[in-house]
Amino acid sequence: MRTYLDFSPEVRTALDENRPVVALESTIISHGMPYPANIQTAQEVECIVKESGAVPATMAVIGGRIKAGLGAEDMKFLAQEKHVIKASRMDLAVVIAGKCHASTTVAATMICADLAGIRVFVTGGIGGVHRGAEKTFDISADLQELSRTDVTVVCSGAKAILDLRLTMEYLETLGVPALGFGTDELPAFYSRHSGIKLAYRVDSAAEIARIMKTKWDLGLSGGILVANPIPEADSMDPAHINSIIDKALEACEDKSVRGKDVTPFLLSKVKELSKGESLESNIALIKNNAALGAKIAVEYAKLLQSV
Ligand code: PSU
Ligand code: MN
Repeated sequence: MRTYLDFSPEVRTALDENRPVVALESTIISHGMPYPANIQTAQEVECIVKESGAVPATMAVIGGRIKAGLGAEDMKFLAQEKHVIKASRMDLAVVIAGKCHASTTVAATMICADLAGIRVFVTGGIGGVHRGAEKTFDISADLQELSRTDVTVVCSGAKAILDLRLTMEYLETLGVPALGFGTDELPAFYSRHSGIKLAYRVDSAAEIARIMKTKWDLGLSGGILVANPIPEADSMDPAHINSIIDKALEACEDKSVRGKDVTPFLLSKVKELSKGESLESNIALIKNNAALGAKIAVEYAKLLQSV
């Protein structure tokens, strides 16, 4: 793997010493948030992971090399450059062979984390089944990835721009455990409630670590989804955000946006229509997820050391 993968010194040492490491994605930097909120958030998220006892590893492809742990210059580049490729599973080999620069989606970050030996990954929201998928077939590659790659993904549910009910059905079919952290319900990203009941609720990081170890000990390959609701103080009014999402979806249809451009288009439209409120929520929830992800990584490292 060294042929393709570079570790930052901090990540390399932590992995060698079996200390907790948390992977972070980079599409949220290049395509999910505007500059400079994107780089500020990415740096703050890394700080929170450190304060919570783990080493952050933001993942991306720079000049065809997979980076586990991004340097300050590379992060700045991803945050400011307009033409970074958004890489999911289908793109990875092409961008690496072509020596390109690319940010990694949830799916691609899971693949890179797995190659690096990192088992916990923090993001804002996963991709999922889009509304109207029965016509467009637009289903994020993130879901298939969760069914095949051994990484725990900590998020605040799937973005409310998606069809959350179909997303959960799809994950159930694929056999992906979805665990509500301190909740019985799937959070709706910008708000805490979706009305969709989850099969499992967990209330501690240690419990999640035990589920991870048991799943992979049993040879049940694939990921685990941890759904952590946005803090009450930062959540948006569901009726308000839903009416904005409906307008953003109409704009997407009118402009015939397709394929991998759909998610970035909707996120930026929602931000514009909410006058920035959705961005504030997005930042708050990812920070909250970073603290939980680090705690899970700490507990998982402890479990592995105790055997
Ligand atoms: N969550 C966010 N902002 C984002 C994304 C998720 O809060 O920008 C990105 C993730 O990288 C996710 C991707 O994997 O959107 C999904 O894209 P698609 O629907 O094209 O698979
Ligand atoms: Mn898609």
